[in-house]
Amino acid sequence: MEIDSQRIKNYLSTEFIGSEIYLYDKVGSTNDIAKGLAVNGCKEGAVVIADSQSKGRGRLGRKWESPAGVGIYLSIILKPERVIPQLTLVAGVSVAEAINRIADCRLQIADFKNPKSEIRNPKLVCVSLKWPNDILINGKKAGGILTEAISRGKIVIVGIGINVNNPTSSPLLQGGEWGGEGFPDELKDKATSIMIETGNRTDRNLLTAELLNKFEYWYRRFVKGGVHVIKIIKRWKELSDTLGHRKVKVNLGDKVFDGVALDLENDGSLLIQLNDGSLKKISAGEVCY
Ligand code: BT5
Repeated sequence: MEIDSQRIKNYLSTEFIGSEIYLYDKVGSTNDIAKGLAVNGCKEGAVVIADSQSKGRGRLGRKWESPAGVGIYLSIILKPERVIPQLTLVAGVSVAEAINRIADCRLQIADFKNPKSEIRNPKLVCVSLKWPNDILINGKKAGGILTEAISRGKIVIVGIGINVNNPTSSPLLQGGEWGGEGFPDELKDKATSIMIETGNRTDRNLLTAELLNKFEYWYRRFVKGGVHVIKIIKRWKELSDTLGHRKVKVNLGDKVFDGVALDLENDGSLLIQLNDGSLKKISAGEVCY
């Protein structure tokens, strides 16, 4: 089914996230469109959604594969009063909870409107979060978050990509170039989609709406600070794939640290015990395991 802003709105129960939806067939990057809208005065909570991206990107300029008709690529415009480094974690929790609730379950609309009805799909074995910005299903990457701040942190764009109905493989175009809805060869072992893991298609409109519902729920609590921040950190830990004394390698620029992931701090950084026994707090970087 096509992405349709009216259908998304029908499922929304938010007050400001998604109050304006800018829907595009194809863009370079939704984060760039969102930045343009934000500096031109568009409201907090406006959301840019595209069916495909030609220049979808991850962190450090890496590419985000964004084929048409199968994924969710969206950017939320926020104007927080203070810089909130943990926004990527807020988004991660929201994505994981939305996938858990919506993916492949034959949820009736009446159930959907009842926030207490958590119908988990038994086939969707495990949605989890990898620090700092990956969404994993059954241990493979099914989504990612790219949070970017502009105007000295007054505007924050939270970009979210989710592989929803991508099939396992797609034909190579003439010349050997990848050209379909599946994953290019170099990603086949580490990327997945909701459909690959469940065997069924998910309605992208419903999942988008639920993601925005969850995001508003957590974001509102988060900006209040204090105990609310601790709650989201706790929720992230429950959904985490990274913690639990897992052996990790952390790449920080040209340095690599080996150790075990001990904990997530309240400021969103990762606490690692290095092999020599010392503790290291990491606020940004790349974790491999
Ligand atoms: C991310 O970066 O995971 C953040 C991705 C954010 C994408 C959204 S889509 C809407 C918004 N507009 C944008 O332009 N971006 C955001 P990072 O942690 O750097 O991971 C990037 C790496 O993930 C790549 O180098 C690949 O190895 C892998 N990758 C690329 N496309 C993928 C895909 N569709 N599914 C799984 N892995 C992918």
